Amino acid sequence: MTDTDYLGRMGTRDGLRYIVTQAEREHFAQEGYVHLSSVLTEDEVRTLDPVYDAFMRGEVPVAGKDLNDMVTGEHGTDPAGYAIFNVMLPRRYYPQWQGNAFEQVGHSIAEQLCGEGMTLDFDQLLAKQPGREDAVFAWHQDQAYWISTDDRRTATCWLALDDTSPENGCLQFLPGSHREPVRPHHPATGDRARQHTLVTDLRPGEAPIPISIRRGDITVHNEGVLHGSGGNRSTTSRRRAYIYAYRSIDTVRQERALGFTHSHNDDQQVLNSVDGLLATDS
Ligand SMILES: O=C(O)CCC(=O)C(=O)O
Repeated sequence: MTDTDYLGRMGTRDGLRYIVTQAEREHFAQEGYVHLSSVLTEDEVRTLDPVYDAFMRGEVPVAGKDLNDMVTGEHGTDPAGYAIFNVMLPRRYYPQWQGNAFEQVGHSIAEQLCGEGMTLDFDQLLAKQPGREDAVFAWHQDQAYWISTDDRRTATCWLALDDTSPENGCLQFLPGSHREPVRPHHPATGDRARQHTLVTDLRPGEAPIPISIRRGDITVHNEGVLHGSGGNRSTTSRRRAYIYAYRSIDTVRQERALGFTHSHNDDQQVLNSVDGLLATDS
């Protein structure tokens, strides 16, 4: 099967359940990611727009580093100037989003791709304004950010609120890279207390594949696939994504027992201890 054989179909929904096909399940298992079309209806996406934009204008109160620029680590300033606008745990700060259609449909997808016993771990917003060529999301594997557990099953559902393409900074995946051990990562700026991003290097000849998707589509990726995204070269189009990460109930329980919630305000010692656990993994 080529990378695109399974694409192009209209998604099928049964209420708040999205029906994942066998081909899509196989693609996720083999390549570490999958593109699912028309997961949310236009009406459902439209209900997210005004709240998302209120977050982007800084009108929804968000604590400390949970509203930040993922490129520089800046926070507490006017988010209009951020290269990659990031809000961690938006449903904590806007509780009316809890249980929304995306959250429920995403859970159904996570259990079809990964099996039963999946739960929401965290959500986040990641947006790039037009003309921000510096809005580059560094190559990484999500597992490098997280604790190591026996059951790492992960389905990270990345919903596009704008059509995305290489021009405005869509996601790019290195197919099958989840089948290797997690690679060594290093802090992008050397100081994780100031800037959260971890980065790993591509090997010679490796070329991640850009995945263009439409508003209302999602990509789902696992914890091991190497991915990142380029800057936004479009002069007109924003690139707004809303992300729900589902992991196994046991893993989330272990994270919370450590005090790890995916907030960038988590105790620095906890964040360091999570990194410490990761070091044995790389
Ligand atoms: O939105 C992006 O460009 C990166 C998102 C990402 O790395 C993730 O959701 O794991």
